[in-house]
Amino acid sequence: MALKAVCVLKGTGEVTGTVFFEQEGDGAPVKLTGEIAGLTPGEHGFHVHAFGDNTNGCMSAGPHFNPHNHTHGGPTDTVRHVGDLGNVTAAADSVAKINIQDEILSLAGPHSIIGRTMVIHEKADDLGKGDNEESRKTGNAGSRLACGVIGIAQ
Ligand SMILES: [Cu+2]
Ligand SMILES: [Zn+2]
Repeated sequence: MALKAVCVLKGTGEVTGTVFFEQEGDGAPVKLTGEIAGLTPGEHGFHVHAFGDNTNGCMSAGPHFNPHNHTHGGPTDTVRHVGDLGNVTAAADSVAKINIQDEILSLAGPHSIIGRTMVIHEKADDLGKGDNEESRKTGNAGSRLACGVIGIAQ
């Protein structure tokens, strides 16, 4: 049976979004669809962060979800955080359309992302390829514009 999840992203500014997740079963790739509006045109880092805690806004979501204790990377790298989804790209109308298929995320099992937080960032994620230490931690994606807890969908 297909697993489904949903996340509504909000922040302190005008960035808002909705992301839908679907997985045919544990071990299958996860498909992400939806859109995020109110962004500056261009690339924005997009990650699953460790905690479903928004008590202090998007900051309390903690670091990138990283159960294997790897360094930060891009979505197609073998060494990456589970939560590393790279970038989404906003068009001239400020809207980023999301259409991602990821082999590492899961909606089931010990590393399920249900109950964790999806974050959209101010800047592009350098995918761990920058020339500084922060690149291997966060991809230098800057501040957290909006976020939301990933929940079970009907
Ligand atoms: Cu992030
Ligand atoms: Zn990461």
